[in-house]
Amino acid sequence: LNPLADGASLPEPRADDWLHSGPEGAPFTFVGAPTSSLSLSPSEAHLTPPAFRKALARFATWDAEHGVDLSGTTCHDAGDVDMGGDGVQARERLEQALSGLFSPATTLGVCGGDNSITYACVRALAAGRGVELSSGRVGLLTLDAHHDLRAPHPRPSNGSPVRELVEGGLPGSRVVQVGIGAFANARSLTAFAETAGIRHHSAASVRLRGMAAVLQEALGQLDAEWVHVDFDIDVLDRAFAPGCPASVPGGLDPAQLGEAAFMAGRDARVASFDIAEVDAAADPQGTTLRAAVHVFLSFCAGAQSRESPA
Ligand SMILES: [Mn+2]
Repeated sequence: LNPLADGASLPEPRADDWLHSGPEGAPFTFVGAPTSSLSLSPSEAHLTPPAFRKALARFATWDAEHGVDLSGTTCHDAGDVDMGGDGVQARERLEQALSGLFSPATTLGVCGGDNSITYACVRALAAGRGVELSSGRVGLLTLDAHHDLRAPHPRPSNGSPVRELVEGGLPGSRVVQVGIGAFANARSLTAFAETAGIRHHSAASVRLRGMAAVLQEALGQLDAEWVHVDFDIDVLDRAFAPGCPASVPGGLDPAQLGEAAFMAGRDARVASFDIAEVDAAADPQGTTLRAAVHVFLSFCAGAQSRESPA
């Protein structure tokens, strides 16, 4: 019997119930950002937040690998932000909504939607802590096959959030990227990263050194008081992420990404994270969604096992 199979019932407690187990201000806050209007490739990523909530029903709250049970804490589901209409305006609404949700008492998880949401997340983190992006006090860790350093012209896109943040004042030294893939970026964008002082680690480096070593180095390179983590699920190999329009061969596997999520969660500076680029309409087996849920739960398990609460 496969207890995760459709139709079978998991023993309680289940992760879908846990998602809305707490009131506003609970240790974890979940919010959906259903948008795909700024995606460069055709995507229905706006369908993903409700599908993500549903996919949680396939998971228990018990992380047997790390000995952490999420049922020992609570999460508030703040619902979905209205991302309708013009994509740039929707992103501004998202930034405002997130700014209101940020508080030192909760760790915020944002479920996209395409990767354009990361721009709003990082700006909202800075606003929520009352500092400028340029202060150097806010940092960004990306798990992504791509640099996301495309020019935001004629319009911002899911390929431009890191470029926009850096051009908006975030020092390149406060950005670290893990999982950069081969044949996934223009050479000029890697050059842009290096000129801007953005540190990056390839997917090959993760394979050779192991995720624990790479992520420990990446977190150590982030000299910031508060960190946002962008989990672009296209950092996974295309075999594991068929529902991400830009996933490529040679990417990470779900165990590596889960380990990164646990380690990032355990870092008390990490105040928020996003899960981006999953198109639930292009994921008939639910492979990509379940990988994304695994990232979410692994992050929360890591955060729950912090030595001192953030
Ligand atoms: Mn991306």
